[in-house]
Amino acid sequence: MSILNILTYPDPRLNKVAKPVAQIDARIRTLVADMLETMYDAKGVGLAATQVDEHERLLVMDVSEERNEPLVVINPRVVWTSDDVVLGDEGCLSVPGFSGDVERYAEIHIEYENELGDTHKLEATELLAVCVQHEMDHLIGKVYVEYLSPLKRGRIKTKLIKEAKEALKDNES
Ligand code: GNR
Ligand code: NI
Repeated sequence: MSILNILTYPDPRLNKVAKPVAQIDARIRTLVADMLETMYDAKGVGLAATQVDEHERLLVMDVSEERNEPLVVINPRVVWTSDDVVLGDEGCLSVPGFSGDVERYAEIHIEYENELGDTHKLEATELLAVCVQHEMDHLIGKVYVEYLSPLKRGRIKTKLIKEAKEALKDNES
């Protein structure tokens, strides 16, 4: 197993649109295991393949307190969304050090395949509902900062670009 590099906003690769997983094979199962290890190591509640520069419709989540309830979601399809919406403060492993309010469906139902190719249905509420929507946005190339005001998004972008440049310099010397 390996810990994968997580892309940081505003990396343009975060805007790529993922393609469906064509076949759930050994390559996909290795990617799933590495994504789970990467998510737990980074202390995130979710991770989309896009964030590790793999552009296939695959995400992992674990919203449990004990961090022992991994969910593997391949080729998710939205089958129902609530009329109710909720506003919540979101963070993202690709936008380190920041958070912002985003409106999401309060409840969302999806169908998907797991790493064995079995079809499952998930009826998500609370943090899991928010997380599913956040991760599915990644798969269509969308980062939550796009929902923030241009002013706030601009400040985040400038700071993260500055930090990336400083990290490059530190690595040179
Ligand atoms: O770890 C994460 N926490 C989080 C908190 C509120 C709303 C969404 C999230 S997802 C995020 C991990 C991540 O970046 N997934 O793409
Ligand atoms: Ni994210």
